Amino acid sequence: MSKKYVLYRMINLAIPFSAGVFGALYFNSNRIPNDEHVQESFIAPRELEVICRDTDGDGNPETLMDIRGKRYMLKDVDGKPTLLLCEI
Ligand SMILES: [Ca+2]
Repeated sequence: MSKKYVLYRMINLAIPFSAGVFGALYFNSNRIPNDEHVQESFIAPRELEVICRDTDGDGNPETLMDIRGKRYMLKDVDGKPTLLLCEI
């Protein structure tokens, strides 16, 4: 078996494998939808940005949301998801 043939076979296997991995990651990723119009009084998903960052430096990241230029902490308060405005 020539080196050229082995390289050819490796490329032929690598391309579909890579496409499968990237496709699975793309379709299974936790993405915010890009819808333009939502029901009145609801915030369009395109106006949201979800951030996970350790803002207080304690080594544990917090979940934050940017909505229309303001940053909020997304916290669990007594079992209810709650947005609290960041005063940073
Ligand atoms: Ca933290």
